Amino acid sequence: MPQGCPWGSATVNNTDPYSAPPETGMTRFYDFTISHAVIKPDGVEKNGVVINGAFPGPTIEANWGDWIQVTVHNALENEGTSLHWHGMRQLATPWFDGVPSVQQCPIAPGSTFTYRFKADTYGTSWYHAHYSAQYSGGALGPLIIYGPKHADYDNDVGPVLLTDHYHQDYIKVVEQVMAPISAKLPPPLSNNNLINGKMNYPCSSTKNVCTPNAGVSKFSFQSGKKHRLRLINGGAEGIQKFSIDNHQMTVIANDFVPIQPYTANVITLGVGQRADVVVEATGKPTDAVWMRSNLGKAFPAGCNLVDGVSPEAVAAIYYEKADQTAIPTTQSSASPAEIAFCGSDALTKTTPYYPITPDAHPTTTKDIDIELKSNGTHNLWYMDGSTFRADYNDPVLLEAKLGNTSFPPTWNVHNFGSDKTVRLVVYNHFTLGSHPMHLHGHDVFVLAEGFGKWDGSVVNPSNPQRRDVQLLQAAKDDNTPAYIVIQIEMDNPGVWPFHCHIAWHMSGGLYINVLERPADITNANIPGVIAQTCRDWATWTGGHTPDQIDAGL
Ligand SMILES: [Cu+2]
Repeated sequence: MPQGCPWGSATVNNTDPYSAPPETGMTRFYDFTISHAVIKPDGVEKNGVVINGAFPGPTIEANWGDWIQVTVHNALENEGTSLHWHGMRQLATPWFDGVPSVQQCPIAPGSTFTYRFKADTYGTSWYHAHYSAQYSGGALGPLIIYGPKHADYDNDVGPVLLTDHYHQDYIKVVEQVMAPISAKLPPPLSNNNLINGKMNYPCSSTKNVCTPNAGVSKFSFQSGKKHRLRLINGGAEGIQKFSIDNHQMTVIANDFVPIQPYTANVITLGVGQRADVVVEATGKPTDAVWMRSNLGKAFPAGCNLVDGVSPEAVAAIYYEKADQTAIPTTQSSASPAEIAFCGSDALTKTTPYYPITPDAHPTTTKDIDIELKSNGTHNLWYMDGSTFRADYNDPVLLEAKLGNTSFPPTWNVHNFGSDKTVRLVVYNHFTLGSHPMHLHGHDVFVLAEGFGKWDGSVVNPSNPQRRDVQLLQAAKDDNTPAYIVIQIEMDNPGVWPFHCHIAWHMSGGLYINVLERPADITNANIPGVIAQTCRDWATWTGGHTPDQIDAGL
């Protein structure tokens, strides 16, 4: 895969990526079982959540225009689950986006659910569980969709999955996040950092059962050739800073959006973000070098909540004549200043390859403030004055299908009616951390970012950056918030989560639902299997009481 161009004559240049996708007539079938297992990706044993026994889960591959069909068996004893296909637009299948309380009920323990959706865009992404912070326990994997090329390269090296790593099981971490203020617990700190699920760890730093020298991931380069790497931040919290010793990278895509190539020394990825880079193997045939992904220093000197033992993941790159048993001895090409900067590359640098000019006069413009506030007992996240809490038993989409447009306040539903274009000015008032803001069902235009109050100016107004996760930096001080301005073409009727992708912030309610064109939802033919998830969930919860330890997503 791919063989030839099953998507026909479409190129990155000649085809609007948001028009109807091609039809290849092919379906890619996958069968996943989600279960608990003891895992030790860095040699340290912990209770994880695995797919088909493995962390990371299997890589899903398809061509642009294929259908992807994934049957999911929930073999967890006492938790619901679901899978979300990050960045897929789910055109005409908004019920298969995979978010409990939004488009379906959780898949009950012992139950099976089958997702089927079109590969309606192409590039690099990932899938992950969307029930509580379950994905941070390991229920995730790469999702690669092959499509037309706009940059030259020889070898597709495949996914390079970057995940911050915790030695406690995810429920323990969530319990720490959600502890009452009176418990005076610090925020959880990540313990390690992994590339494709591997890294070493100094066993003297843990009380868990630990095997030293677990090993790192290995990659192959051919001298003189160009290699495409598909970088994915599939972590829980940390901003990753990726670099390759003695090599420059050319960025060719951000998330699912091909861009005008530009060179970079360090790639910055917030949780959920991806970058496709092309690396020319300029070394000698005998070279062995490190690739690195660094979480840097802890706040406030750096960008993340790390314990400082092993924030830098490494993987070995061996050229064709290198001794593959040798450990590389190269030094990092990333400067301390590059590692310490908590924003993305400037919007002036990231220009979509297929240009689209957003509407300068959106139907609706709305300010949304993000704040961390006490509700009396707990510190929770508020968007537009309200903290989110999922109702697993009653998906918003099924209510919208019935014509219901009034919802409990804690569902945080923002009904944009039949609006054609929506502009959101999102302010972060929190001084101690950034938020990688993710919208489901869309790429968004990113019109501007900055500090203070947005002055209305737009970066590259004829063709601004588009992507599905944008980093919103920390506020400068109590009176100077950070902001991003995004714009959404309301061309995809459905209920779409808009949230921070930091698992612990989602646990604390940093989440809203965007209700898009509800009148069109009432006419949709939602498959009966969606309502069946709710009957199965009701049956299971009839005999078990799930402990909803956080906002639910
Ligand atoms: Cu956040």
